[in-house]
Amino acid sequence: MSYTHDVLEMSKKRNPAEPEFIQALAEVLETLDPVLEQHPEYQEAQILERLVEPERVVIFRVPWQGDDGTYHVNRGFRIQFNSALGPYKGGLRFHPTVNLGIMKFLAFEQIFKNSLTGLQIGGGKGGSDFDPKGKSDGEVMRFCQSFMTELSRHVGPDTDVPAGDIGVGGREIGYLFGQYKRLCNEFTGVLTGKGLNWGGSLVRPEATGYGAVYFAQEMLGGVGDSLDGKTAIVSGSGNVAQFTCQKLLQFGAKPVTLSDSSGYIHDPDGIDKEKLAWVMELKNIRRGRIKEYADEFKCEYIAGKRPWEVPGDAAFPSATQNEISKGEAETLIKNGCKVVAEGANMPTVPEGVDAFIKARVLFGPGKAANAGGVATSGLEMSQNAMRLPWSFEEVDEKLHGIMKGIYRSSADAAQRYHQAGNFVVGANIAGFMKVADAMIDQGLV
Ligand code: NDP
Ligand code: 2IT
Repeated sequence: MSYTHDVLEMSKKRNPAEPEFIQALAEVLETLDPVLEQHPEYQEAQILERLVEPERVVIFRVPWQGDDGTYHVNRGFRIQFNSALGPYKGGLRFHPTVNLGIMKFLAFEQIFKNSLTGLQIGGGKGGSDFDPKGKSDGEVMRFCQSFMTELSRHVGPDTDVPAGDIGVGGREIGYLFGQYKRLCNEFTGVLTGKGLNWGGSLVRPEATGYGAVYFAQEMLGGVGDSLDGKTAIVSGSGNVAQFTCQKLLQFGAKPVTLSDSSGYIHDPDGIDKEKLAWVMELKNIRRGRIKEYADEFKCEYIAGKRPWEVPGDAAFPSATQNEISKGEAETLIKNGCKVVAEGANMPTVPEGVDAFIKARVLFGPGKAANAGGVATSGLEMSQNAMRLPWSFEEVDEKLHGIMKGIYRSSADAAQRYHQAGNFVVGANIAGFMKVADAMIDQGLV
């Protein structure tokens, strides 16, 4: 049996109730055999055993009070998984499904994603099973203040720098930052995704969606094609989905779907600039449901389903993990989908990924395709450290360059290990080697 197999089996025994974490581990470990054969020094240093164990896990109580005076208790998490390349970096997710296994899968993915960006950032993730849906601004603020009251002991601009993820956007980052500042008496870049007039970076809100589209454009460019004129199927309707649509429109593509956890809309005429502005107001200000789009623009709303049954040339899963099943991947392939760029983290089940690769669909895995968000967070950290902001054009150009770099290093690594065109293998290998080498350099820690 191989080294990767042994470590995966050990991890399954050690983490019996964490299926998403095991899924993320398997997806990485299964691609590393050729590297480990060529580099026995990794096994000698027990790199995999060390890599699959977080450096630190913090779990804490988050008590808060509702508007009606009732008391509530949620669970808070911060996984500080790997600091070989820099301070822990990764988002915070507020969603009722959050649990230890989901936090660990996200933090594990983040190690390789952050490595691929070429920036000095380690891997982390955090969040809570708090559900911001239906809560007032005051309730969200009190929750965030309570959450940060504990988290503040564990983070810092050179230690661990959280950001947003599902359920955590500009509003939540603001409340979290305010509380950190009050507790620690320092105005530092402890969080990214901050407001523009208090240390945030231009392009950070746009970055994940823009980056996913840049990555898709690079994959298509590699085979002499482009997004121009393509019909795109997009899931989700939050931060990543919105800016994916915006960049798709700029590249001449036509997004025709958006979704939320209740269902999806299909607008065959395309979600144009004006309709997208309406969606942003609906989701970011009014915090309504995507069904209202169908009422407003007179198109189809399909309740309780995901958009993958709609024919299209390109797919941008931008909602959550495991949102493309094997059957849905097969439907996309049958309908002629040529390119998939994962804006979400691990949105495709392993059998779906296999189906895409087998059908030679250009498949950009999350840790490569959605790295634009954290990369721009890294750029926000640089600007905070310099206390000097860059222009929109400067940040966007850097983001574009980083996405091209991730495409290149993933494509090269895949080619080097005789799997040309397989960006899953390429991204895992390229991301892994930098972390493994840094761990060896830094001794047994
Ligand atoms: P948002 O909270 O802004 O939006 C999330 C969207 O996904 C909403 O439309 C939401 O619908 C939908 N969604 C969430 N959970 C589920 C679910 N269980 N089933 C169906 N739909 C669901 O989050 P983001 O746009 O920031 O994040 C989307 C994805 O992108 C996540 O996987 C995240 O990890 C990933 N990502 C985000 C980055 C960022 O910078 N924000 C960076 C890299 C990756 P509803 O409102 O009904 O819950
Ligand atoms: O999954 C992710 O990469 C994020 N949610 C963004 C993390 C960050 O630190 O910007």
